[in-house]
This record gives sequence, structure tokens and C-alpha cells, in this order.
Amino acid sequence: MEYFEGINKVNYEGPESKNPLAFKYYNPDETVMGKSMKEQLRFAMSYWHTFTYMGNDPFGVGTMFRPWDNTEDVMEKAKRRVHAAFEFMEKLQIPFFCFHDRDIASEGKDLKETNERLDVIVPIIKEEMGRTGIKCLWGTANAFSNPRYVHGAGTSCNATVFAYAAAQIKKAIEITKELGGENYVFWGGREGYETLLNTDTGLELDNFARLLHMAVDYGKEIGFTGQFLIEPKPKEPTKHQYDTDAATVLAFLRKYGLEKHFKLNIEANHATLAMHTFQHELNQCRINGVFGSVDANQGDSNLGWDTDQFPTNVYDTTLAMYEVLLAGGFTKGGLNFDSKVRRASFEESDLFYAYIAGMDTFARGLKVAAKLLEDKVFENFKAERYASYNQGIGKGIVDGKVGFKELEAYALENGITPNVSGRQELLESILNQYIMETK
Ligand code: XLS
Ligand code: NI
Ligand code: NI
Repeated sequence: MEYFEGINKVNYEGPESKNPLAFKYYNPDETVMGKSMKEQLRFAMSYWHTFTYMGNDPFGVGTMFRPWDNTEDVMEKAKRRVHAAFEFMEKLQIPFFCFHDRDIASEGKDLKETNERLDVIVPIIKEEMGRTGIKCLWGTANAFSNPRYVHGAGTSCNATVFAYAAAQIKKAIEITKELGGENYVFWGGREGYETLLNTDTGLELDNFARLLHMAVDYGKEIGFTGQFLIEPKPKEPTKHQYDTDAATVLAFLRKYGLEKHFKLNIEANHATLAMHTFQHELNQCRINGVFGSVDANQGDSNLGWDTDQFPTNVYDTTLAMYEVLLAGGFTKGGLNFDSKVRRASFEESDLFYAYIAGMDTFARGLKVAAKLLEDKVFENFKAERYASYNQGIGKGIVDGKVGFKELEAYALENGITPNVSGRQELLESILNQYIMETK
């Protein structure tokens, strides 16, 4: 059965095309910095936003009535979603998908039945992967939706809930391995607090680290070779999420000796909720050697919550891809569209327009970023700006050859050489020129 009737495979037609169902900038086979765009960008579909989100919001029920959901039988629905998802990815030439355990099969009456449901669906997904060549970028456990996680999962005050979460994550790692997932993600949905009046943050964080160590140990035990990732977010659903931003996560990983086992999955809208730019979060991962993967989306600067919109801002994708390229590009990670169509964009075709917009925006960002790097626009400027550390007293500082006494003697003797302008506006106008003129 075909779910997206009347929509054919989406192809690259170039920037002159007016066809809404064609790529204008994403040309999968075109080489950019030594790799095809397909390899550079490693696009992934999010199973949840694309195949389980119905358009519900805090004020109203779903607006999206999908043809694949047209059955009361939950397992039949789960199977139809698999077929619809692979038809969708094939038509959009998306090479990867990401999923939560509960996206692919809903929970049964108990853990045993829930796991049995997964065991029915996973082989069907595997078969579709074999048929299409589409791969799994990452899997994760949804340890935040069910009411049992009201006080958290790994950070719950209730030890039996901790045990249940561990059991759920164990199974999620197993199925991610079974599907050849290249990464396994932790997003601590309810790992945070609403008030310190009832919260032992010390114990909660220790326990969360214990859970992550158990996951790493179990992954080794079963031969899971994927990369473990942790995804920062500052707020939502709790008032304060422990994994607030890249710097906070890094400090946590280092405190508990987890930094060798984890890299970060940076989501654009989470960066902006933390009052950072998307580029800043990627930059912090890069300089600390923990850049892993990206959840591609964008927020709305007028709204203070996680809107998970499809990315359409070329300025942001350019600067994000600039950091990704500086980090050496994606290895196991990729660009997962953790993005959802607006509630009023309820037709199936909107899913296609949304992904095309997101893929084209990142493809364009990649090309501009590559050109900026090739021409060393900012790199040359930075090299010049910090040149005083290459010789004389600057070199002494960098090499650890001088201390306060030598520096005092130097300052008394020499004073300072005059500062020069940071040239921000000039650099911004050059960036604009590259965004507008790069072919
Ligand atoms: C929610 C998160 C979630 C993770 C996976 O805000 O972004 O979608 O990516 O659990
Ligand atoms: Ni995400
Ligand atoms: Ni988000």
C-alpha cells in the first residue's frame, strides 16, 4: 500500500526550479570538501515528530489524521507506520532514522508485553532497512512520557522507578544494536526538578551517573559498538533540567569519569533556550573533543519554549555547519530533524515541504561554510588577531615559560602594544556576502 500517493521521489532540480517537491540546494551526489553532500550531512528522520505527532498542543487535540493511523489495532498501526516511514524516507532520499522505543510500538499492559511488542516490530523495521538501504542513526528510550516517570527516571526519588528505567534502557540498547544503530542517545526528559524544597540534587546526580555507567557496561557486554550521546536541554519539561547545556554536561561527565564514553548531541532549539547560539554549543563540543551529533531544528525568538520548528534560517545553518566542518565533519553522528510541522500544517504533503525546506537549508549552509573555510576568511583573521602569542612574551605565556614575576618585569619595561579593532561589522558583512553569493 502506498501512503503518499501522488508524491514521487524528490530529486535535485537546482535553485532555478519552482517545483515545490524538488530540492533546490540539496544535491546528494555533489562533492563538498572531499565528500558527497549525502555523506557530509547524514540526514535523519525523527520517527516521533514525523510519524506519531498528531498536532496536539496544550489547548487542543490533534489536527492530523494520517492514513496509516486509520485502525484501532495498536500493533497494526505500528506496522503501518513502519511502512509509511520507509516510503517517506525513500521518497525524500533520507538515509537514516532516529527513534524512541515507544515511537515504534506503544506500551503494553506490563514490561513483558511491551518488550514482546518491540520484538514484533523490530524485525519488520529490519526488513525495510534491508529493502531500502536506510540505516539507523540512533535509538533512545522514552523514559519521560509514562506517569511512572513523574519524579524522573534515573533521578527518581523512587528506587523501583530507577530499576524500571534501567530495564527499559537495557531493552532499548538491545534493539538499537539489533538495528545497527550508530549511536545511542540519552535525553533526560524528566531528569531535573521543579523545586529544591523536596529534591536531593546530590543523590539524584550520583544516581544518574550510575545509570549511565550501567548503560556503558551493558553496551560493552553485548558488543554494542555505537557511540553513546547525551543531549543537553535547559528547561522543559521540568523547570530545571540537569543537562542544561554543553558546558554543564561536560562538567557532569568529567566528575563521574564518563567523558571517555559519551559525546554530545546538540539540538539547535535547546541551545537557544539556554541563551546560547546553536554555533556556541557546537563550538564548545568541538574544543572539548565531544562533538557527536546534531538535532536539527530552530526555535522562535519571540517564544520561550521548545517549538522544534524545521530549520529555515540559512545564517544559523551556515554557522552550525562551519563548526561541524571545523570539528572534522560527522563520523557516527548526523543531522536528525528533531522538528515538527506546525499544527495548522496538517496535510501529508506538508511533511514533504518541511523536510525539503530543512534539507535545502542545511545543504546551503554546508556549501557556504565550506567556501568560508576554503578561503580561510575567519581563520586568517583569527590567526592574525592572536599572532602576539606566536613570539616573544606571548610565546612564553603559551609555552608556560613565564610566571607573574616575569610578566610584571615585562609590563614595567614595555607597557602594551596598541590594541586593534575586532572588526565585527566588517566580518558580518563578509559573511553576508558569502551567504548571498556562494555558488
Ligand atoms: C526533546 C528532545 C528529544 C530527544 C530524544 O526535547 O529533543 O526529542 O531528542 O529523546
Ligand atoms: Ni532532540
Ligand atoms: Ni527540542
